[in-house]
Amino acid sequence: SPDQQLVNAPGLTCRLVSVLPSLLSSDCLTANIVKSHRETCQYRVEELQALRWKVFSREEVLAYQSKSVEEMWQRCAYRLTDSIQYVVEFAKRIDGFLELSQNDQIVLLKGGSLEVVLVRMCRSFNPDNGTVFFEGKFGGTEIFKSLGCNDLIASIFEFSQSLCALHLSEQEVALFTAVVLLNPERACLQEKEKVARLHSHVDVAFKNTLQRSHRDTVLSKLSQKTLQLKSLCSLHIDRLRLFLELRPLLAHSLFPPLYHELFT
Ligand code: MHQ
Repeated sequence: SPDQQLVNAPGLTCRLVSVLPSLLSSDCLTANIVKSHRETCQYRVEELQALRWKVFSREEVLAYQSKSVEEMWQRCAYRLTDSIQYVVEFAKRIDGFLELSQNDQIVLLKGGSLEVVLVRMCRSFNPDNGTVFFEGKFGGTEIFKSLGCNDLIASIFEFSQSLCALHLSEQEVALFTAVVLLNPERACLQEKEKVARLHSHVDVAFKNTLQRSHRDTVLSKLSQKTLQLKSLCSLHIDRLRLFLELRPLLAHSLFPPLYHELFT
């Protein structure tokens, strides 16, 4: 029997036993995270790719451009909040996340949910013509013109374009978004060590997966992306502040409660 053979080869058994536990637990975590991603990714990637021919017409683009600043901010805030709710569900399904204190769960989601949405956005992005799937069809940066933050929109689109160039698999998107979410450097964590342990487990799982598919090179490119994510999120907060300062009375009625809770 195979067991008998292992016992008969003590050197081999020793080597196997020393590598088996880490391989098994990291594979298990990878499977859990990939499944969690698949169950909470809003649209399947094949579905999105099949819809790429649906592009907003000239008239539809003009209709977006003639909306008021307030209406366009409200629409985007609702779309964003919708996506964030799926990210919250993703987080809850990651092994170990619900074992963190409620404070730390909230800190991680406050700091990371927009970052995860922006990474996931590359799945809804068509790099061939620079369009994104928004409210049922594909459109370019021009549909967001009336938001009045062209610099932010341009940066978000450039980020998607550059992430698409890495040709991440669904497994890689799943693991990368989990690494982004479980960032132990977020301010105000109560049990930083506990988050750091969870983060390093996911990090090991990600690295093992990349190594096995000979994709080690994407790792250094993704650490660059982490920095860009941080600056995109602070740009979003800056633009939001500016928007709210000009409309102090309107602000509360305009945005969904979760958007308020996360960003204002
Ligand atoms: C979709 C793909 C998608 C498309 C566009 C105005 C405001 C509240 C914030 C994405 C600044 C703008 C939006 C483009 C910014 C945060 C907006 C602009 C899922 C949703 C998603 C990713 C939108 C999310 C919100 C974005 C990034 O499949």
